[in-house]
Formats: sequence, C-alpha cells, structure tokens
Amino acid sequence: MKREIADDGRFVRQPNRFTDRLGPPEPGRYRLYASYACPWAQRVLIVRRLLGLEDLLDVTIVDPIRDEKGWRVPGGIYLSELYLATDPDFRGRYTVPCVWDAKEGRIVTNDFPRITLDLETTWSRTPDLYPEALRPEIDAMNERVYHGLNNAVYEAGFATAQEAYEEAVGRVFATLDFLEERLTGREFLFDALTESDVRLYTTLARFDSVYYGHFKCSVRRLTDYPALWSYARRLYAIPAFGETTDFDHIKRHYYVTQTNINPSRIVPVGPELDWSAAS
Ligand SMILES: N[C@@H](CCC(=O)N[C@@H](CS)C(=O)NCC(=O)O)C(=O)O
Repeated sequence: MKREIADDGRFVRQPNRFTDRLGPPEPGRYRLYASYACPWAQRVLIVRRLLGLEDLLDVTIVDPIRDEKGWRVPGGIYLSELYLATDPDFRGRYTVPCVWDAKEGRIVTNDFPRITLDLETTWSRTPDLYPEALRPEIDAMNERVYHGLNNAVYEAGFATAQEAYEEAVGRVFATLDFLEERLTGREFLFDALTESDVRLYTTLARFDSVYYGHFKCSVRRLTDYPALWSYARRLYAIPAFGETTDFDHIKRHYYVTQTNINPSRIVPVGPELDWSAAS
C-alpha cells in the first residue's frame, strides 16, 4: 500500500499482475476467489449470477477481515499462497477478485475489469450485458465511472495530502451529479441492464455505509440523490445484486482492516438505510 502512494500524497493503484484471458467454460476448472466486501469482486459475483454460471464457475468467499498475511481462505490457507504458487517473485498486494485454473494450477487473472467482460462475451450472452452495438458507449461510461467514482473514492480515502484528497472528492461528486441527471427518468444507464450498471452499483452500495464516513466522501450522501438512490434500490431488488450485497462484510472489512484510516477499528453502528424500499 505504501508503494502506491505517490510523492504528492495521491493513491496510485498497482497494476493487475495476471492478465491472461479466461478460456471457454469447463466445469470444475475455474474457481473465483472473491470477497463480499470488495466492490471489484462483487461485480463478478453479480455477473456470474445474472448469467446463470453458478455450475460453471466455482466460488470461494474469503474472510471479510484481512490480517497481516492478507485474505484468508476457508480451510486455513491464504490467498497469497495461490499468488506465490503462480509467481514466486510477486511482491504486490494479493487481491480479489482472481480466478484460479485448477487444470494448470495457476491464477489466470486478477484483472477485475476483464473478468466480467470475458464471462459476458465467451461464457454466456443471456442476458446480453455487453451488446456489440453499444460497446463503445458502455466502455466510455465505464471509464468515466471508474475514474470519477469507483476508483476515485479510494483515491479520496487513501490520499495522504489535503490537495490530493480534495481533488479526488471533487471528481466523486461531479460524477454523482452527472449520474443523477443521466438516471432521472431512466431505469438503467442504457436502455437495458448492462455491465455499466453492475460497475456503478457496487460503489453505490458501499457509499453511505463506508465511503461517506471512512473515505471522507461526505459532501452529499447517496440518499440525497433521488434518482440514484431509487436506481440503487431497484438494482438491489434483483437477486443477483441484493443477494451478493452483504453490509456486515462490507462494514467490518473496511473499518477493521484499513487501520491506517481507522486505527481504533471501531465499526460504526449506522447509518440506518432502507434498501428494501425500491421505487
Ligand atoms: N486488482 C486490483 C483491484 C482489486 C482490489 O484492490 N481488491 C482489494 C479488495 S477491494 C484487495 O484484494 N486488496 C488486498 C490488499 O489490499 O491487500 C488491485 O490490484 O488494486
């Protein structure tokens, strides 16, 4: 993490180490390692469920609390062991989501934006979450949402200089303002549910519970944006979204694990939010 802080206090995320592409599905071959706490991993859990890939892509959910050895996998091993079995020289953070190839005994990918696209283009196109005609627009939306929101909340939270923090927070709220306008009178970001909605949702789901307080993205709450808040609850009502959203894992993970930001490890009691009230 220290390695990812630039001299001017900005957080600059490490590159994804494993970037091979997923081959076609083979039952028993690929296993996803994911955390319910992690927004990048939840994207894959949502898409797996939307596309009905539960029997083709096995899943292991890691413990929400990461210790000094990193993510712990049920059964007593650490995710680091899989990383180091694949690349003994790897010295970065051992991250979820990643996909293990049991046939070759290696991690194929921890390239989170690519994993969902591979599932959508080579594993199943029903529903079509990445329709060919819309790909340039979806890609542009995803870029905008990544730099302005998905990653910008981390840039705000992990910044170690006031200026870097304020710059990131400015981007977060400019992007939320843009999205509020975009979603006013619309059900989804495009005419039907797409990859862009999956990517936006996992950040919105964490916004008031974690990013507002823990990452100091506190200009406005998600609940202060009427269109975005009803959009988020509309998605939450879809089982692939709601059933992979675990607020207990989310809150405990961020507040207990990121002790550089929250040394007391106290997990806040609130906020009280009614996600069930879809409108
Ligand atoms: N693969 C990306 C994004 C995935 C990511 O950051 N996952 C987080 C959880 S949300 C993680 O696994 N962090 C492990 C760590 O910081 O040690 C990266 O390397 O930054």
